[in-house]
Amino acid sequence: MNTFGHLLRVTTFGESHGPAIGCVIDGCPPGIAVSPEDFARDLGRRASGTSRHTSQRHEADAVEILSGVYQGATTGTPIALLVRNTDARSRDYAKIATQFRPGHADYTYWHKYGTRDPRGGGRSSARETTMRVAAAVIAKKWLADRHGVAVRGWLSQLGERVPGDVDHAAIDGNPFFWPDATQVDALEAYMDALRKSGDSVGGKVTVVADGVPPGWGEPVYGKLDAELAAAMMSINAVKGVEIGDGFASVAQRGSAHRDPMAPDGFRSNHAGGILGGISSGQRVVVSVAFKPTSSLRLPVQGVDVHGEPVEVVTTGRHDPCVAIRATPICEAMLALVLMDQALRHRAQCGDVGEVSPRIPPGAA
Ligand code: EPS
Repeated sequence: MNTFGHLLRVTTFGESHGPAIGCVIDGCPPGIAVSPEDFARDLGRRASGTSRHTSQRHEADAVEILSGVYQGATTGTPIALLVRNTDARSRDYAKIATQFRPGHADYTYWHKYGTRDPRGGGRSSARETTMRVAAAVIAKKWLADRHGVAVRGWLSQLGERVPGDVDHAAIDGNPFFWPDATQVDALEAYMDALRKSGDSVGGKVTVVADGVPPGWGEPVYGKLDAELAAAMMSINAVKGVEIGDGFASVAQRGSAHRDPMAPDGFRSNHAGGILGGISSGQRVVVSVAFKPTSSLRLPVQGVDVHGEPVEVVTTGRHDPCVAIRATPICEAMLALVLMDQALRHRAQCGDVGEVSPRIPPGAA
């Protein structure tokens, strides 16, 4: 499937080295102000080639709005967005066109479809995430305007390194989305050494949403946390998703994990803002683990499409840590899931408190 969402449905299409990539956003409410310039900031934050620590492919990532927007605002009809590919260098892939990169989707695409577009990883390329970020520009706007919800994120681990502090003011001031300015020089040196070695490393991104009211999320099936996990897992190279304390909850006692409540709010947030699959009104907290990327110039034992042994060496322009530019992608998936859940909540429960009681008869 290339579509996700229920009331807000996003379909993406395109390959890394095809003529263009794009998306169709269906179910978006009318009246949201949108112009082509609105996409520049987040697409620029996600883009490759903006520092020496990412792939040096330079794409313009100019968004063309093909439908669904009239006189600067959404109309309620499908919104189609297109981004033309302008810097694909397909010759880099000639040597490995009949080989599988160990650790890459090359192998599984081949076995699933019996064919694949090897140029730039085709559909399995991180290039596809451009359109999620573009779609989420509209979702972020709607969430902010209608509900005062703010979505943001940062790189919360790079290899074995973790931030000493989470200072939101520091995040946009370095190429890593790192929240501790005092560590950025050391990270630059770390990444320079890694790049020279030819190897790659994993990373973790944390994204949060502030201002989410209680009530978003479907119980049992379609839980907010389940849909967030599925959305994050659909990002290239993701191997794990945590909500709130996540896997650290395993070693906790219930007395420590529960979040005490007072008339003016919760006293902690181990739950990550979700209880029973429904937002609690606290900050929604999601952390996402990215594996080290597999396109390495370091030789590795592999096989070709005939099953013959080969030594695989991947040249070209690759990311030594894909998590470095994944913060806007995780923000995008969080925003798109939240908007979809907000619309679903409005559809079923929009009048709760008006026509149905919050406190059952006899309980007050
Ligand atoms: C990618 C490999 C590189 C990256 C690309 C993701 O592309 P190429 O091999 O074609 O130079 O630059 O990322 C993007 C183009 C992008 O816009 O994010 C991969 O193998 O996933």
